Amino acid sequence: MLEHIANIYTSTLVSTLTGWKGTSGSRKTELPEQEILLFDRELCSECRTVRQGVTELNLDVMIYPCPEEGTRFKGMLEELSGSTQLPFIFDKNTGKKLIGKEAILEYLFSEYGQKDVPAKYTSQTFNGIFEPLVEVSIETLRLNKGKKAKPSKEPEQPLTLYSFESSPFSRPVREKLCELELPYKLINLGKQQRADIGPAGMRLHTGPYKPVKGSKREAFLSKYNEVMVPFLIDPNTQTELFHSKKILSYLNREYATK
Ligand SMILES: N[C@@H](CCC(=O)N[C@@H](CS)C(=O)NCC(=O)O)C(=O)O
Repeated sequence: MLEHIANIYTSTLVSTLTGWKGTSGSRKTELPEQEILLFDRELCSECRTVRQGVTELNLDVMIYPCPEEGTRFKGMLEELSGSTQLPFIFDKNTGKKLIGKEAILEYLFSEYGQKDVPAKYTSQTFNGIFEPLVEVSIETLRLNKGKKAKPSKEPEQPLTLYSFESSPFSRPVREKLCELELPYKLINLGKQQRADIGPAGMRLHTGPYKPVKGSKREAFLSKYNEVMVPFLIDPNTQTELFHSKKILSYLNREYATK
């Protein structure tokens, strides 16, 4: 129990260190028809910046985790991109293939946000001076979780995770999915209005919680009676789970082989 509290506490510190970027999501409701594939590593600064942008644009992506020493998606990555550099995206809607956070964010904000990349993702002062320091602090706080591959069983079908990038409870789950090289559909439920702010059950509003009309949050609420992330769906075992601690135990039990 204490270990899990420390896990969430340090994850909250990481969200603070990264300025809570990747918390809010646009109110745009229509989603692209086809998948956007993102090859990434949870504990990687460039990949994190891309995921922050993806949350802000309210997009969903199919994640192929490529931790250090991981082999499961290396061949697929090399075949699609001609390189093993991360992050890499392949947008099936447009056929676009891009490597690196600058190119990816420029493309995603222009294609799906019809705007330039917000300054918070391109700040030279932050990138040049503070980013390396912040990254070392994050790696230390998170004890390098989400960086290196661990032995695991390969699932037949990808999993689904509801999350948003800065969510302190969701980060440990994404780290675990990455270490175990489990592919998953990442559905972002970023905060779209004031009423969405606050932990589940303690939102900063009075009266019944009403998500933005037509949003993914509204669809989630009508299906599950509450909006809370992380939420994991594993079609391989017909499992649906709330709560970070339960999800971590489930993933360890079901997929870790050492
Ligand atoms: N006990 C839950 C707590 C989850 C939780 O409070 N998650 C926050 C995000 S970090 C949430 O869902 N907030 C409500 C919202 O985003 O609408 C767990 O361990 O997963």
